[in-house]
Amino acid sequence: MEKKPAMLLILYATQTGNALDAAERIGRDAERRGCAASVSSIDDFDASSLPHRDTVIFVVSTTGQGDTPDSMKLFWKYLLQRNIAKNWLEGVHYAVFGLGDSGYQKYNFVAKKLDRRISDLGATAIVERGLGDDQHPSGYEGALDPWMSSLWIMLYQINPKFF
Ligand code: FMN
Repeated sequence: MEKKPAMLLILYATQTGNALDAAERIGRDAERRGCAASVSSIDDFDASSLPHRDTVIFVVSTTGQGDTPDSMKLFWKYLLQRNIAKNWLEGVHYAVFGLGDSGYQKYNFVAKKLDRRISDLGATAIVERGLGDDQHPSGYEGALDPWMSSLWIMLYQINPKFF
């Protein structure tokens, strides 16, 4: 069986830069804790290699009227293919942090639908998805900080070799 790299992969999809900032913060926090991490835009990642990853953190914003950022369109199309096996992502651990604004009707729609799809394909969530909200007095960071704390605690339990 192919060996999975013991490195945290952080994939972001952004329209105006916030998800990139959030992904970089998660990456820096991981490294500070001794966990090797790489941060990439989702359109630089080959979706077909997803099952070969050990742990993937998705940081995705919602734009338009509940739409994916442009950089996520191909990735999302790939995940929606009907002929993907139900257990395609078995053995992959993942977490989703969304950036959105609860003033919109389709609040954090992209993070919610990505979480559902990845889980339906057999991957295991490390923590419940986090939802950043522009309406929070501290912006998305109001949810990011507590979410990251839970992420590290759970990740350590699942896979101490990361740290
Ligand atoms: N947030 C939502 O939750 N749902 C939406 O449908 C939504 N549409 C947006 C449309 C526009 C044109 C803009 C500017 C923002 C929208 N937002 C929506 C809020 C963004 O998701 C939020 O500002 C986020 O931090 C942007 O992250 P990004 O810079 O990584 O793209």
